[in-house]
Amino acid sequence: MKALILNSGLGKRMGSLTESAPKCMTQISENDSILSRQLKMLSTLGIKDVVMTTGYRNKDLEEYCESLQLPMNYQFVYNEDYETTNYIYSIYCARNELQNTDIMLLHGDLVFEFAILKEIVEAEESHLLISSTAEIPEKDFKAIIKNGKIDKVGIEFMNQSVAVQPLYKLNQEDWKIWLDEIVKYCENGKRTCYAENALNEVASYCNIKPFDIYNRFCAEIDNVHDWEKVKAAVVLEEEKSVYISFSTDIIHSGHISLINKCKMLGRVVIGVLTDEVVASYKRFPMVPFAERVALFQNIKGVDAVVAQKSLSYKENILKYRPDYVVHGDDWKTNFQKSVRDEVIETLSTYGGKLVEFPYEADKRYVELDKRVRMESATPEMRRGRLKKMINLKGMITAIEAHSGITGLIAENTVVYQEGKAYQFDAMWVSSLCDSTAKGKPDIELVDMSSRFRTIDDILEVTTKPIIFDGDTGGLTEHFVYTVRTLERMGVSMIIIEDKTGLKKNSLFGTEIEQTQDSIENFCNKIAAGKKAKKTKDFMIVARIESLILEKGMQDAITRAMKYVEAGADGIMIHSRKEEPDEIFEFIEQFRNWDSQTPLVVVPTSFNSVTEEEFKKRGVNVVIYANHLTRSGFPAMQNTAKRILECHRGKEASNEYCMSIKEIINLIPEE
Ligand code: SPV
Ligand code: MG
Repeated sequence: MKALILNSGLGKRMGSLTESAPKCMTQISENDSILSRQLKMLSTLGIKDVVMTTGYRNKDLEEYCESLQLPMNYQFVYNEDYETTNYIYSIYCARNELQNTDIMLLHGDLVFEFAILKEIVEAEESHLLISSTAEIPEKDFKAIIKNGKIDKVGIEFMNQSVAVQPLYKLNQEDWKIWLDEIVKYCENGKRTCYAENALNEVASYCNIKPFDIYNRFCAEIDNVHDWEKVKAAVVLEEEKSVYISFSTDIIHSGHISLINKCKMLGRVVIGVLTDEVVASYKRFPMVPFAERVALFQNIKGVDAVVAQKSLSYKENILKYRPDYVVHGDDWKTNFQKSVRDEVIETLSTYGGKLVEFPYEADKRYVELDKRVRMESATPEMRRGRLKKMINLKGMITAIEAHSGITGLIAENTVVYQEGKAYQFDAMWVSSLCDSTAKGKPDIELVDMSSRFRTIDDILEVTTKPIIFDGDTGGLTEHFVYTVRTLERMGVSMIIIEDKTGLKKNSLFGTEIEQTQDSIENFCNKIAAGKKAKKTKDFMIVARIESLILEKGMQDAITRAMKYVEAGADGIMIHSRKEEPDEIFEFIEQFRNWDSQTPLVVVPTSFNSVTEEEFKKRGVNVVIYANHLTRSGFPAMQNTAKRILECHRGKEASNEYCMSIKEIINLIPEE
């Protein structure tokens, strides 16, 4: 699309203002002339090719345009008869530059709000600006509309007409019809009438729709009185505030271009999403909140940077009452649709507007984001993230993974509810599920090398932190090696349970004999592990089996205190009761004694408790310890049975199986 700006005229009615420069160069605000404002807006909307007809003081005008240093390609077309002809002839002179293209046609003395230009540029059909609410001007253009189309435009139509502002968006086909007629007119010597006289001859063959701006700001400057009015209106425009929010930690040209668009609408206020919000719906931000704020503060033209504490804009809209909220149009259909609806509703309470720009996925950014994700999977980065997340969110969730594919499910599953995104923060490499996947009982039979192999499979294809179920931790002499290996691999936490001898799964309870370790032995094991680890990030968590083994609350609490004193970085309390009472009681007593040390729960039995409830009571890690195993394997059993029953695969395939395409899509391609 090209812009055609008509700037040949003398501007006689402007008095001394146009003595030494064409009218379009008249200053209308501290920063802008009529023309510089128009050009900045066009360039912001991506219209870089400008055909400008010139006449009066053409060289001054050309020099002025270049001096603005905008990223535009100008084609200046001089109408040497500018004093005796009208702009119909200027367009005729420029006809060769105006072939085979959509056109934004605007008079050089027109000042308008940016949002109007944006909307008309984005409109699919040809349009002319009109105002159905403005007074019919005596001397200026009016239009007659017939069947929803522009039928006539001229200064003479006083009856049944609407006020017009000479700003057109013309699709190539409509423009060709009009331009051909302009050429005919001029070649027949009709050079002093309006270009609209030619349009009126052919309007019925065109499809130009009225674009009603009602009372929004758009005005021509014909004389000093107009000029004063426009200057006052521009001050108001420039004082409008624009709110836009960002979650990104990589600022690229797409963001800058969006901020520049915001600048055209007024003073820019940027809402930066807090780390917690970013981590909950995207990935853990590589650049922390305070630094992201500083990045935006240092972008030219950004007036203020504030924190946005949730994906919802409501709090900040009500606090800052922006005239505009800006966003890419992708959220019309993605998970943020309800956030968008809330924005529109909140803005409507005081007359604010939502302005959306076409969303452009920046390929380089996608690439960069991928690199950042990969980097965040390095052992150093991954290991430290669990502690950071616990500090950031207060409580995190983990789900069991026992293979590469279950790791990918833990990594990529996201659910969107009411404008919020939910995903697991970490993965639990369970002894029960790791053993089960290998067809073995959960009795520390699967040796550490094999357990490490499982971790490796998961590490290779994911980025989220890993919590390792270390069973009893084995012999203290062996445990120290396990700690070092896990730490080196990038695992964030090991949980060891205070049992000894042949360990069996806790969910058996006292049905089978299980021995709890002595406090002293277990404390020594913890202390040895703590001594062996090399980083502050890696956490050794002590799991208390007193409630499982029915040793009583007091035993559990005593052990918790001792284990913390021995250096445990967290306490896991386990129970196999469906009612959460004993868990709640433990949490309460423990929290009365220690408000800081992270608490971990595995609510396999007491599964009616919500995450919110756990958080409220002071739990920091909730582990869904076996759900992918418990759901996956029964589905496999059913499938196997169905094939045997039907002696073919069709039924099983229809009833239980994902399509091959779906399964392939679970695996991201590098
Ligand atoms: C596991 O997942 O292996 C656990 C948790 O240790 S539980 O099965 O509840 O004991
Ligand atoms: Mg286990």
